[in-house]
Amino acid sequence: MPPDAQLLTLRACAQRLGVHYMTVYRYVRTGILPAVKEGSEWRVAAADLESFRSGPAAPLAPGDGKWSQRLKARMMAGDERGSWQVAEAAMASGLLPEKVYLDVLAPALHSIGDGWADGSVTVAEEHRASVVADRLIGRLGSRFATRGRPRGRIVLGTPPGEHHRLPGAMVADILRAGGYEVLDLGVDVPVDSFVEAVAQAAPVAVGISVGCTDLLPAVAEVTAALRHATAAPILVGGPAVSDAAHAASLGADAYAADGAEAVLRLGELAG
Ligand code: B12
Repeated sequence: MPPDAQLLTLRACAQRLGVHYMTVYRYVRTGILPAVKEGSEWRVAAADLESFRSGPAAPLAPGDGKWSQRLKARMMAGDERGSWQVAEAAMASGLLPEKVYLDVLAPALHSIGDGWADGSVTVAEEHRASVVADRLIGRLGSRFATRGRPRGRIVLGTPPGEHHRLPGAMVADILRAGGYEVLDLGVDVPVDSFVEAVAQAAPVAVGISVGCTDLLPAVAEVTAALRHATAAPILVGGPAVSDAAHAASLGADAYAADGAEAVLRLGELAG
């Protein structure tokens, strides 16, 4: 939103739209109408209200990219409740929880990352949005549970120095939905501890997530050390890894672009 934008209260918006205050509040909290917080009050840019008025929000189809834009706006506002409402509305439209991760939350985070890289998103805004994403994943997590005997255990973690936790958490949930039991070690895992956890867990596969290119040597260190502890295949993924050949150069057996592809790769590896 431009710094000199004319901002309206929700009551003023309700008056201009001829609807109840609570209706406007709902538009805001579900991401249909962009808004920012001033103190404890929501404010809407007059220009946003005008475009809303000229093209009232039609119900979104499950695959519509606008879900992601709506979620990004709520995350950028630090609005945990609103973010949850967008996710719920997306699921109510027919989107599976896995698709909420892959087609709504991940693109929103990627777009925030692009904004951080080009300077339009501040570090504080990125951190605040990341915390909202973290809470959202926590709430969505139970939707990925499956019944029955697991297809096997997978240990997931990041190399030492890596602090991107959200990608691994999403991959873990998608693997769970695929029938695997996942032991998620989280981020910044010391090599010795990674090896120890894998030796104890006897997994059918190990997954390593890496976001920072300067940590690729650390990934190679982890894969080399893991070879002494397990014969299980090692899967590497994350934005710092480009493809299967790149993953192989780091000592991994396979690469997957996301959790859904990881489930397919694991099925192939199991024969
Ligand atoms: C949120 C975020 C943060 C948060 C992390 C919060 C958290 N709790 O996770 C914070 C603020 C801490 C952070 C810090 C930093 N970040 Co950051 N961050 C991001 C951001 C915006 C989103 C990451 C995310 O969650 N993406 C959503 C997930 C779902 O997408 P994904 O990572 O691509 O993962 C998918 C696939 O890659 C795959 N996948 C991922 N892992 C695995 C693992 C396996 C086994 C498999 C099979 C698949 C798989 O599946 C996922 C699902 O689709 C990205 C932007 C981006 N483009 O992603 C930058 C980004 C990753 N960060 C970046 C940078 C540079 C940093 C910092 C160095 C910034 C700094 N100067 O301090 C630090 C590094 C900290 C560290 N040492 O790790 C760069 C990395 C560039 C690079 N390749 O080296 C990015 C790409 C931003 C950018 N555009 O430049 N960051």
